[in-house]
Amino acid sequence: MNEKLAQWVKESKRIVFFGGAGVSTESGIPDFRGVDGLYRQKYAYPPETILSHEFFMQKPEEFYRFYRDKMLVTGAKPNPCHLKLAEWEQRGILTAVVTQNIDGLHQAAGSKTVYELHGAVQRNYCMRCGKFYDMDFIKNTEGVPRCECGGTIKPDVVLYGESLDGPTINGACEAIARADMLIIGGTSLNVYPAAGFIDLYRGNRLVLINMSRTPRDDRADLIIRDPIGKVFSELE
Ligand code: CNA
Repeated sequence: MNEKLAQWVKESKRIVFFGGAGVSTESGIPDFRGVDGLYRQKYAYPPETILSHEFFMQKPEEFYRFYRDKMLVTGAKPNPCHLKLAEWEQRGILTAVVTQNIDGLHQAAGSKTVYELHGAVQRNYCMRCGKFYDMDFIKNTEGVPRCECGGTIKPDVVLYGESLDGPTINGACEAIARADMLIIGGTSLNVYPAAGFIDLYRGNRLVLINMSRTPRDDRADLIIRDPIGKVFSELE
């Protein structure tokens, strides 16, 4: 167990967790840039091309093939990191989870205040009439899912080239600015503007739990290079 981390958790009252795809790899969902990440696999187009607004509009069929195969992982369950964060919120020592993930596993673990910067695969909407559809609907259709009005259904996830939701940004930034401890985990801190939000933290308990180096390692007060689920399973 990391004693310093355990001590800081005991002393903190407004912890904020900022995470990314690495939080869910131990739940069986591949990340983008890790050792087994999607960016190291071969597709007809690079993932950042497929997951862009332009590609979705031009080749929705191709987009959905990749999306159903790689992003709609079935049966994934929260791991000790998701579960411990939910427990801390209930105990009143964690104010928010800010996530770049779109898998909904923090809510599945019981977290209430979750700022999903990049949306969620659980929500989908018709681009013509706005009607909402759940994830099972997308899973149970083939090709490009269509609304009853005939419009194309789009996942409520932020694709490259799209902007983030204003109220979600505000909530996330406010929580980070007020935090007495910021734990960043499972993120390469490569995707902007999300990665820039951590600069709003002004305290001296910035913990970075990531398997590989990040461009912001210099800013951290404590760096831990172990699997994040394992780290959280050892904390109270
Ligand atoms: P990323 O760029 O793939 O980085 C993940 C980081 O986590 C890497 O630096 C890894 O070394 C590290 N890592 C992997 N597994 C672990 C582990 N068990 N413990 C500690 N560290 C680990 O992912 P980011 O989140 O930084 O990039 C942002 C993108 C990825 C967002 O737009 C997400 O929507 C998108 N994404 C989300 C999911 C998901 O929802 N689960 C999956 C894949 C990609």
